[in-house]
Amino acid sequence: NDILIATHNAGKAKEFEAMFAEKGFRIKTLEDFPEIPEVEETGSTFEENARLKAETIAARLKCMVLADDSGLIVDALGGQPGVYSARFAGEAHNDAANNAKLLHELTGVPKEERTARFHCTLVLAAPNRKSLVVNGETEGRILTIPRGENGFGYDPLFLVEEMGKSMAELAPEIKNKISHRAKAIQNLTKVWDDWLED
Ligand code: ITT
Repeated sequence: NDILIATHNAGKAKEFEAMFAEKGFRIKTLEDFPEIPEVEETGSTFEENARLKAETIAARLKCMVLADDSGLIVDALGGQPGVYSARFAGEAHNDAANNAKLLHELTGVPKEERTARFHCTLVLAAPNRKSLVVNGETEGRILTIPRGENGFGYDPLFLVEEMGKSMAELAPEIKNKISHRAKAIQNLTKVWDDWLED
């Protein structure tokens, strides 16, 4: 009952660990396989990048692999940073710099135009198999001042309106019920029985 998640992102790993523990699965991540080289995310969509990560690692390790490609879609920025969310402020993948850049780009944009959504695409791959693809999204609004200490990435700037809290102000068990990643996992578990049996 182990699932290998093709990620180096500690924030994602923590959420997968908690959400899959409830279902009786333990997770491993790429941190457990330091010999595997980085998979370059050359795709232009979440699905392409999630496929690249899942299918490359599955072929290499000859086992079942789940990959997450996710990001923040901001309407006032024409959908940016999107698939470039991790690298918005540069290749360093620095959350603080990414958040600062997001605030800067939205300077002067009024509240009602700061709508955004988090997107998550999950791809489940295994050697010589057709991959399974699912998605999840959570709607929100970009704040002008960061709030909260939980989560990772853009969570302090993402207001979940129906909760009146930023994603980073939500307790992890709440984020793991309402997040884009939680919804994608729900969608995955709806369809993976047949796939796992084949
Ligand atoms: P891996 O490819 O190793 O999984 P990564 O961080 O490079 O890690 P992505 O290319 O999928 O992963 O980029 C996802 C970025 O989107 C992430 O670095 C955050 O900036 C943002 N993001 C995704 N999910 C998020 C969440 O739940 N909360 C806040 N930000 C999130």
